[in-house]
Amino acid sequence: MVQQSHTDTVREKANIDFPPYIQHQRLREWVAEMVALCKPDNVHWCDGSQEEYDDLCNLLVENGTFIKLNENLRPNSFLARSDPSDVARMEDRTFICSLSRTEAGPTNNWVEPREMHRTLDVLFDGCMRGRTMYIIPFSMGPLGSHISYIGVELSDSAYVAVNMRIMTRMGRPVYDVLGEDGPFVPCVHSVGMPLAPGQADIPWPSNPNNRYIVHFPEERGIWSYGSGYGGNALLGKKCFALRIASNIAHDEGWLAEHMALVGVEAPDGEKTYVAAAFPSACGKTNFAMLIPPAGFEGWKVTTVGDDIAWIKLGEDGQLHAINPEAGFFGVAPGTNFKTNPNAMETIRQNTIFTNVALTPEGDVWWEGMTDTPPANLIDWQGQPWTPDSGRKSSHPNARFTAPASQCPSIDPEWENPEGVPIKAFIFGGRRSSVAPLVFQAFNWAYGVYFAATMGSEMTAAAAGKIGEVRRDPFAMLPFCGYHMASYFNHWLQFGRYVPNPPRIFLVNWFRKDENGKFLWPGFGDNMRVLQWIVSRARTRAAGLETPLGRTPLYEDLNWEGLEGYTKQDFNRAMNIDKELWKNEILSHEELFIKLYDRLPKEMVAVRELLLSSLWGEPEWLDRYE
Ligand code: TSX
Ligand code: MN
Repeated sequence: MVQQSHTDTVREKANIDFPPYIQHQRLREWVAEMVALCKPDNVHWCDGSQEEYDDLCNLLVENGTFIKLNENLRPNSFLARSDPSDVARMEDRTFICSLSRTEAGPTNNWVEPREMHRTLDVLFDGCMRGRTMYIIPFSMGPLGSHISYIGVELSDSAYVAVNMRIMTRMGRPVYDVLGEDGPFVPCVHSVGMPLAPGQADIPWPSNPNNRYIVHFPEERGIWSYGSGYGGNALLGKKCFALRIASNIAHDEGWLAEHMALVGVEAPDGEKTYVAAAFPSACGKTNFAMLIPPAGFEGWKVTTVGDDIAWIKLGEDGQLHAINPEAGFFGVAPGTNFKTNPNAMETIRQNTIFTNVALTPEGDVWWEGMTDTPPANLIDWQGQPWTPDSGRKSSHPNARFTAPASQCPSIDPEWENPEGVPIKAFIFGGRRSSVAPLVFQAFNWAYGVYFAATMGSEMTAAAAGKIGEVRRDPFAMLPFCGYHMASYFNHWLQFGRYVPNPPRIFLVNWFRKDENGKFLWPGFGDNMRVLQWIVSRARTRAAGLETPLGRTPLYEDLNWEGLEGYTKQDFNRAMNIDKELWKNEILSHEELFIKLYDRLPKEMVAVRELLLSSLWGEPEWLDRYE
């Protein structure tokens, strides 16, 4: 018997009352098919209004999913506690179902698309029984921008609907942009827990035994089953804006990147935008909201985005970037008024907290929010907690969902449909040794090499051995929706058509001395490095030529306001050890062998040049002593 594929199956269609403003035939047919498949009890067309948001939040409070926080302490804000098994993205359950296995590449899980569709058709059959299907139209990027893209998520989770309203431009106006036949990415999501007639719901429905986050790159479709958390369920973010968009960007000749977008304003008003890629647990949101330290009077850092950038070559020959998101889905633990005052201000109101602790006053708390923990809390699992209980009160991956518009450092141009002009790319991992504080790659190909071989050391929170270096090319390892080596080649190819491409910089805020002490103060003091980056990107300011690239000498940075940090401290943070670097380059081989079948020849050529320049006794060796 011949198995039929998803696309040539004549699907059943439900009879639905469509709102009159939906004139898009393909959208109507797809919704009717999905309703027939998922069999929800109700269909709710989200309009994105404040009333709808408030109604859904009230419903979530009634269901026990949300706890309303104290209106005086945290206005219009809620706490959700997830199922203990549903607390993070699941990379081992994430699939890129391209037509060929080669196209997905060795760093993605792959299943043949028709086979995956058969699996999903069984899973989704009746999966929304007893529930409401929310139809969530959203724009990634400002409504109507030529860089923006539209998606429609069907989800049986009201938690998803309210989070999507914060994280994207969600609601009625999206249908106006879509018109009668505009393109959209269909996204189907279910928590995977249908309710039998009369069966009571639970606060966080999910399906621990059967989770799938599935992408069909050629169809530009997304299906997610069994999880209600974060990137698994808010399908506009990692699934669409990175995994599917990276495919679209590859085909159309632009970049969909895991990058923060930051504006740097000099005292004379000159504004420079940079895009920065850091793997998880490197403080990307903190960097995006950096406040310049003493000694930088008149300097300002503004936030365009903290997680994702879509970047296109403009008619003017410059790169223009937008933040496709409208909110921040940030890690709460570690966030406080010292590490990130702008984030703390952003989440004062209209915020959804997930998996943090609840105070007796009805406010939230998490590890690192204040120096001394409250005496009594309810932890993220709903249990009483005291400082000596030996557990964490919040899950390490606990989150806040907050509107970007509430951020004090939000850039005036953050919703400009033309985007902002990018002058520099910054890449940075977490390395306790080897990688210097900062250097500028000699050219685009060198920059691509260092971004491709970027590594981050495991911290206690992450899976894997502590201290082990995990390669995370371009901070895109979990988010590139096709072969990672083709992605390197796309970057090389893209750079060739930019008349004056942005300069590429590598940073490492996390280098330690032999006693385990950080060699760089980090946080606001990163402004000292950022200023050098901006000046080099604009005017070719001073720098020393090392085998890795151009570096600042102590005299090249502004040290005003940083007491007790010596030239010797800086030189230790900058030191390039020839022998350690030979081993480092040797270890890049492991990644290159993994990606061998499509690895661009430039990668091998740059590695050879690097090795050759690590030989001998040239001048740069003793400039950081
Ligand atoms: O976010 C961080 N940034 C970027 C800020 C703009 N973190 C936190 C990382 C976890 C998410 C950092 N941690 C940074 C950093 O630059 N640097 C460090 C390491 C560090 C930690 C504590 C100190 C210094 C450096 N404290 C003192 O020196 C007192
Ligand atoms: Mn991210």
